[in-house]
Amino acid sequence: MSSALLLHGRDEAPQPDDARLAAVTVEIDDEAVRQWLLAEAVDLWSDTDAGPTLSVVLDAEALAQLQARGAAFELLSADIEADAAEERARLRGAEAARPGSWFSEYRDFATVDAYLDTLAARSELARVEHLGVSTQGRPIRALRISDAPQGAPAIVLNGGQHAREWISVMVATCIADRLVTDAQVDPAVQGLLARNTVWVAPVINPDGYVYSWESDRYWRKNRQGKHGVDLNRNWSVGFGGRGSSSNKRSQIYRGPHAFSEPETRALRDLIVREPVVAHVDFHSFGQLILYPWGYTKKPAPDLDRLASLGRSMAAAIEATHGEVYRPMAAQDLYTAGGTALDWSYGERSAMGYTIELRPSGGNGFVLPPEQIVPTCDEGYAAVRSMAAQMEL
Ligand code: 0X9
Ligand code: ZN
Repeated sequence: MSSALLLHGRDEAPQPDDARLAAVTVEIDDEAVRQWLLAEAVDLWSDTDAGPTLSVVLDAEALAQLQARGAAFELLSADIEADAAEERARLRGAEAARPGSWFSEYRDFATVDAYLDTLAARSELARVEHLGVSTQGRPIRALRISDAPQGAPAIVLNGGQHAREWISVMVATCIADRLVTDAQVDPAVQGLLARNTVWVAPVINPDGYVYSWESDRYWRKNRQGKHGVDLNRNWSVGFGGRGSSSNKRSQIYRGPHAFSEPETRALRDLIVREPVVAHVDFHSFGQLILYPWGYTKKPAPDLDRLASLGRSMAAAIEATHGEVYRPMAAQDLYTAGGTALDWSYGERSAMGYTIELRPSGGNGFVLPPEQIVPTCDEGYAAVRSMAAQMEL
């Protein structure tokens, strides 16, 4: 955390026509600063308002006031709309240029969804299954990869509960690709798939993902009503608790009741129907490996096991590109009721994880496309190490 970043020549008072929105992570050493930030913030990028730091989006005037207060903060982005515009321009160009590798660029919903069919066509072990239909009628689909007998233990991997976390969609899809490819050549993967079924659902929130591509890059929730629901507050374990909101306009609006949303029901029904032993829900950002509980400060009954698997995942990740992902109980980050990892663990006794992918800070949700493959290396290493430690 550094407060010495140069802020684009904003030493002088901001001009009224400065419409830029900046993203900052602020160290909260004074509750008055927290309250002030929450009142001023245009958007909350941290998923709680109660943690030791707050990541928020501020307009130019609020940013200048933050500087004037002398608060310690890190500038994630000086202009989040410029980041999104740069990304949009690049994506338009990339589409025309058709880059060599599918994973060299971010892919929109239709392209990701069609890629599941491509993977299924590539392997006898893979087939596409329909999990449900989104609020606006889009399909929620998963790739089922297995060489195991009926009723074998299942591992569920998903991305895209949160619309703006594009890297989670790409990493989930990429892990499916790796499993299909490595099933031909890698004995460890062959063994894993001979004993288990792996389900990969890259886009749990298709409407939000499409909206993030087409209208608002920083959209988080689904597209229920005008407001949307935070799907990762809509699960039933700890539903309604701290770290979720009953205010429709909030980024962490939990919905009217648990599983009010077709997207969470689709993933829940899969996890109920299958003998799921492990569930990894990919998100971004922060480079964290989170395990239960998230809704309460109580230790999970299997805390030692959850923590030791978390450490092994972190070590496997670090061995790929040297990046550090911190394993911790989700509650130690902040308390949040109604999340997927608590539900998979609490209701299905599965080892439930949320992996917050790259970046650790940087410019947040807009991650350079060159980092898709290395981030996939990390996600794949984590899943493989979890499976190995669990002797799956
Ligand atoms: O808040 C979330 O839903 C997740 N973070 S994100 O930035 N991707 O939105 C993490 C949830 C983990 N659970 C708890 N911290 N309790
Ligand atoms: Zn998320």
